Amino acid sequence: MPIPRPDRQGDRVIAHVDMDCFYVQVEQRKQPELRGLPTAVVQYNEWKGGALIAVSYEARKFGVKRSMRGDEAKMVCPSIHLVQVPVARGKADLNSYRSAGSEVVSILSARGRCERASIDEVYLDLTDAAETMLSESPPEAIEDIDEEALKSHVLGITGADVDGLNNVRRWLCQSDAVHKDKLLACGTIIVAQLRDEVLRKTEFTCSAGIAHNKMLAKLASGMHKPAQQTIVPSSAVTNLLASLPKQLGGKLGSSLHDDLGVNTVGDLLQFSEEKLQERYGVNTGTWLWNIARGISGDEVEGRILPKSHGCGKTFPGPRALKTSACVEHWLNQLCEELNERVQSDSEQNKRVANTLTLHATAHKASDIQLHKKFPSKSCPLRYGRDKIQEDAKKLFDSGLREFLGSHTDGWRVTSLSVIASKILDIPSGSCSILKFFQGKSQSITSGGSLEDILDDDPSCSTERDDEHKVFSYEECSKDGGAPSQDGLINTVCAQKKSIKPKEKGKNSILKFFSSIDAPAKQAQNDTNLLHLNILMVRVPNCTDPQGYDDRRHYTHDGISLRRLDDLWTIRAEDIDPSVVDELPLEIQQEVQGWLRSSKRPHNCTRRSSLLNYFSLDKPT
Ligand code: TTP
Repeated sequence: MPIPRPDRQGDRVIAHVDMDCFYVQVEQRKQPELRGLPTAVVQYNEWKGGALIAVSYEARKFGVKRSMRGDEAKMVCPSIHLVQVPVARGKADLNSYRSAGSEVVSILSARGRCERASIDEVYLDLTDAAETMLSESPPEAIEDIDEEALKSHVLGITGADVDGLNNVRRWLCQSDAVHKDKLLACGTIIVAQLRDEVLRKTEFTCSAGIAHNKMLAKLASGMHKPAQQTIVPSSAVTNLLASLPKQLGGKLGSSLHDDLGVNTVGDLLQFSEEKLQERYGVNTGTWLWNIARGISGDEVEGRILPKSHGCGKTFPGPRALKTSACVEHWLNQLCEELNERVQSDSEQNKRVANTLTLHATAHKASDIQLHKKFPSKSCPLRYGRDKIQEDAKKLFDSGLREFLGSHTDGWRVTSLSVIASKILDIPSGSCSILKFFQGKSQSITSGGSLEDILDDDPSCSTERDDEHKVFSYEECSKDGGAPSQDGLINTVCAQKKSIKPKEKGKNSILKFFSSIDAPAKQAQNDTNLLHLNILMVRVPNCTDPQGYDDRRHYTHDGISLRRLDDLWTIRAEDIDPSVVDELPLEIQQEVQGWLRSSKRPHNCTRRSSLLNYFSLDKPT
C-alpha cells in the first residue's frame, strides 16, 4: 500500500538525468565515425537482423523504433548502421554500458546526493547546492548565464526562440520570486553546468528534468530530448499532470475507474482527500490526493552503486531449453558472469551480496494449469563461481519440481536469470578471513603484535558494528523456496576494541585464538576483547528439522558470534570444509586436522579454540 510522505513544503531541488539513446552513444564513442549517423544497437540474437534495443535520434527521424528488428529498420532507413551489442559467454555483455554509466554518475554526484536509478538514469538532490548558489551568487548576479541554462524549457514560460531565451533569463533572474522558485532557478543553472561537464568529460549527451520532487523531475526529463532540460515550477504542476494521457494502471487503476470513473491523474483532482481516504483508506487516499497535485516526498537515496546484480537470458521460440543439461549450461554461463560481478563489487566497493535468486519462465508440454508460473527461488549466496553455479542449479531443480508437480511429461524454459541481492557494505574495521589471517601470520613472522596488525591496517577501525547482519533466512526463502544447499563461512570481520595479546610470534590459528580472551571471559570483561562477526555461515540442511530450527534461531539473533549476552557457537560439522580452502596454506593443514579431530567426541574443550566460535549451539 502506498505510504504518503510529506513533501517538505516542496522547497527541494531534484533533478532526474537521463542519458540520450545511451547504448548508441557508448557505441558511437567507440566508433566515432558513426556520430551523427542513423545508428541502432541490436541484440545478440541475429534473427531478422536482431531486436533493436537503442536507436539514435537520427534514426528515429526515419521512423526507426525500438520495437523493430534490424531487417525492418533497414527497410525504413536503408542507411542505418546496426551495431551488435558486445557478447560474452553467448549472451549480451553490458559491462561497457555499466561502466560508461558509472563515469557519468561520478561527475553528477559531485554536486549533490545522487541515486543511480538505472544503467543510464540518475536522481540528484541539489537542494544544498542551490541554497549555496542562492546565497553566494544568485542568478540575477551572474552576468553571463550559461546558454545551456537559457535554452531550458521552463513549463508555462518559454518557447525555444530568442524571446524564449529572454523569457527564461527573466524567469531565472526574477528577484521577487518565492524562495522555492529561486532555488529551482539555481538548480537550472547547476544542472546545465553538470550536463556540460558530462559532455566534455565523457562525450555523452543527456537530458534532465528539474522540479521540486522526484516524480515531477522524472516526468519532465523525457519531455524534451535529446540534450535538453525541462523545469517544472510549482505553478505548472496542475497543467502538467492534467495533460498526462497516461491511464492509471494496475488493480488500483481499475478500481478507481470502476468506483469513481477516474481514468487519468487529472481526473483525481475533483475528489477531496477525505473522499479518497473513505474509499481507499488513509494511506492510499492521501497518496492519491498527493500525486494528483504532484506532491511526493520520496527522498533521493544516496546510492550510486546498484542494489543488486542480475544476469539473464531469454530463449524465445525454437531456442527454448528443454533439457536439464541445456539449463545447466546456460545457468553456468550466467553464474560465471554473476560471480565476476559480485567479486569485483566486493573488491572495488567493499560490499557483499547475501542472497542468490533464480527466476525462470517455463512452460509445460501438456498443461492444464496454463498460468502457473515457475516459482522464483532464493538462498544465501556463497561466493565462488562453482558454488554459485551449484546453488543456482539446485534452485532451478527445486523450482522445476514445484512447477511441474505431477506433470513430468516435458517442459521448456524460455528465460533464465540469476540475481545477487541484499548487498551490504562490509563494515569499516572489517577484514576478509584471508586478509585477517594473512595479516596475522605476516605480522607474526615479522614479530609484530596483534595490536600492531590491527592498527596498521587502515581498513580496520576501532568502531563497533555489533548490529551488522548479513542475511535473514526469512528473506532468503520468502517465496517458499527453502534453501537446500549449504552456505559457508565466507568472510570474517574482526573488530578490535582493545586487545593486548599475551603472546607474540605464534604461527598457529589455535594459539592465535587462545591468545585472545575466551568468550566467557569476554562476557565478563568487555574492555579486552576481539569482536568476530561471521558474515556468511553455513546453512544447515533445511530438510533436517533440527537444522530448520537453527536457521530460525539464526534469523532472529543475527550472526554476530561475539554478542556478550548471547554467545553463539557453531558445531564443527557445520563448517563447510570449502571455507578452509580460503585460508592461508600454512593454517589450512592445522584447521583440517582440527576439524578431523572434532569429529571424535570429547576431543575439544568448549571455548578453548576456534571451534567454539564456529558452533551453532547456544552455550548453556
Ligand atoms: P532508455 O533510457 O529507455 O532509452 P535510451 O537511452 O536508449 O533512449 P532515450 O534517449 O529515449 O532515453 O534505455 C537505456 C538503455 O537501456 C538503452 O540505450 C538500451 C537499454 N535498453 C534495453 O536494452 N532494452 C530495453 O527494452 C530498453 C527500454 C532499454
